Amino acid sequence: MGSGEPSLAQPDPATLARWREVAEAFALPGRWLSSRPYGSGWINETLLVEREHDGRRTRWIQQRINARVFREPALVMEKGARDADRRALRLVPARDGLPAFVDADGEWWRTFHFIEGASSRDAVASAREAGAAAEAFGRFLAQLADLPGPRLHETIPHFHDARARFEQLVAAAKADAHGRLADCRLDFEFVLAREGMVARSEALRGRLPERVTHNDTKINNVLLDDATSEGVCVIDLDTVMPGLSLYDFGDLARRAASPVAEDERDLAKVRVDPRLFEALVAGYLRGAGAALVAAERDELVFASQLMTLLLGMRFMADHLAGDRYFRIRRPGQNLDLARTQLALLGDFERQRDALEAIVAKAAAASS
Ligand code: ADP
Ligand code: GN1
Ligand code: MG
Repeated sequence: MGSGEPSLAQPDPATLARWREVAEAFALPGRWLSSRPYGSGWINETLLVEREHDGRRTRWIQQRINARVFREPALVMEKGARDADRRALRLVPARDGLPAFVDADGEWWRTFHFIEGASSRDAVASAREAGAAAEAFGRFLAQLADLPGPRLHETIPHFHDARARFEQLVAAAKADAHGRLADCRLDFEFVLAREGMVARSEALRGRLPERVTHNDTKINNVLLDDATSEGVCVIDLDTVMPGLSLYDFGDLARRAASPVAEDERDLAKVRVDPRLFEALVAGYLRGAGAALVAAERDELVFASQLMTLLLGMRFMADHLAGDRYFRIRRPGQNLDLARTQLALLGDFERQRDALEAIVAKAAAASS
């Protein structure tokens, strides 16, 4: 199922009334028809809203910003409004003219124009798709390389700080608040053995240029054209903030260098596909063009390993802490997600030399 397909579950009348109230709070034309859950993100609540206007059905995307994750929703909205045009996601203001609507419970909602004729995928289906997504994220980096104005706010401080994530996991293991550590001790030790990667990431932070990065470059955060598979629009801009290009390429490779589900339980299937990785590197270099310097290109394989480790640590820490952060859909899902990441990291390590050769070849071809 594509990540954009709506869920069929019927909400209770109170929820439906709330969704309708939210839909009516925005300056949308015509008559409200329906609102229903949409997408498969782990953080925000996304709704697809349908309305009728001049005899036509129109579609809109509404989102409730998860205030436990984004402690200052106003910062998220400020960022979205300022860069709305160049990033192509277009906000619809609330009826009072403000960019967001705050409901009676203090929850923040926003509305986007629905981008038609394009969709997102939860897993990559072909090298062509991988290349198109990578090119879109690379272009995004290049376009923001000369963003005027002050340094962007950090919507989530230390978001991709591997040291902080490592410490967060160690603290969760130490507390072991739900008695879950015994079940994942081997996984935890696998991470502990990789503290050297954390140190290496700290050293890189001083050597590489700070950029404006997307920071959540999962394959389902880019809309691909339904007819041509070309990248149409990068979405999910909440975490756009200062960062390293390595975060964006690494997180992209984490999700798109392997065609399986993010929480695949058959770990034998969790492999880096060199053809997908090659398409990702080529696409990213094509999109980013001259914006990417050689020192950044040289770290693309390490970046992939680092972000895979980082997500493995985050999912495991959340599992140990009792599933408080990610909106998981079934018990044990955080642990499955963690294990898939660690299995993928193992394969990134096994194939390292071949992947480095792919990067060297693509870099030579692009310069
Ligand atoms: P989350 O933070 O929950 O991941 P996203 O912003 O990624 O939320 O949106 C969830 C899904 O909704 C996306 O994967 C995409 O399929 C769809 N979507 C989001 N914004 C739009 C839009 N403007 N037009 C069309 N589809 C969209
Ligand atoms: C979350 O919202 P969503 O599902 O696009 C998370 C990302 C993780 C991702 C893992 C704000 O992204 O950092 O990489 O899950 N977003 C936040 O799938 O924590
Ligand atoms: Mg998303």
